[in-house]
Amino acid sequence: MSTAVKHVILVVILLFLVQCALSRNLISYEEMRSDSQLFADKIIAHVDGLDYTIIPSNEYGCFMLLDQRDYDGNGTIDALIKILKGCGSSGNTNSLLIITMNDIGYFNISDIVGTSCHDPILEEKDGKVILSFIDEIEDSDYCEIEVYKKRFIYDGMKLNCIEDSRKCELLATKEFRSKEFLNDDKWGEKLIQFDIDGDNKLDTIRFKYWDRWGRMNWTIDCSSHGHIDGEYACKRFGILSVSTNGMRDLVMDSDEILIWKDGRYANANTQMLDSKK
Ligand SMILES: [Ca+2]
Ligand SMILES: [Ca+2]
Repeated sequence: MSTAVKHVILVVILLFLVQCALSRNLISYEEMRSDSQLFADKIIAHVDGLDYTIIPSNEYGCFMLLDQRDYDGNGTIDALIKILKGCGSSGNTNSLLIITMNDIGYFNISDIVGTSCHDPILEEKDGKVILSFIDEIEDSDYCEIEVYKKRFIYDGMKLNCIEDSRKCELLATKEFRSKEFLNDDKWGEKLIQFDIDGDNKLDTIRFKYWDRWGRMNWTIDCSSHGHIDGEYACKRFGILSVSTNGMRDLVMDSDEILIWKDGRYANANTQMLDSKK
């Protein structure tokens, strides 16, 4: 075979590969919404000028197209979908799945992971995308809140969990949980007593059950500060061993700390951010 023929064959092969590469990049996904829906209920893939229905209406309820990038590293664009439990109503959590297209034009829809109120953080490591999010398990009843940090990596078919660590509770000197309303009059009031301002006079913390969320609203009748309205409904109310401005710090649920400042109990994290402004 002459050198000229070899060059022609090489050019043809290169053109073919370039064409393949270009055509494989002509993929995009689009969320579509029925007239009566607030959120998308259908996902379409556009591939080389043709449209494919990937998720038909009513398959998963409501969802959002969160991100488009090459999740499995095969050179084609893939889609990250957020499924909205309760179609965006407050208090509901979301789950995730990934759609990919393989080299022969077949689509794969991954398993569904996550129960989070927040969108995932996307990290890229060694050419792979890692989904990182806080998973919150909380039903609207007496059950305890469970919070996990989870990370998933996509292997081309499934989202594999590479981290599953649980958030632990801050130890409280005294605490009260909404499940203590269980099998009792949940419309009544419950109370505990503790000297929250350290003046050797007992103060009274009153709890009322909030049926919709399984949480409690609370107030404090304090010997030195009078009536205090709690601004954070919780499933667990705890009194910590440390104090700020003469009043015991409080913990809501696992580790949300409230500190006494300017005549009210306020979120400690928010206070720290404000002080840095
Ligand atoms: Ca891909
Ligand atoms: Ca007191």
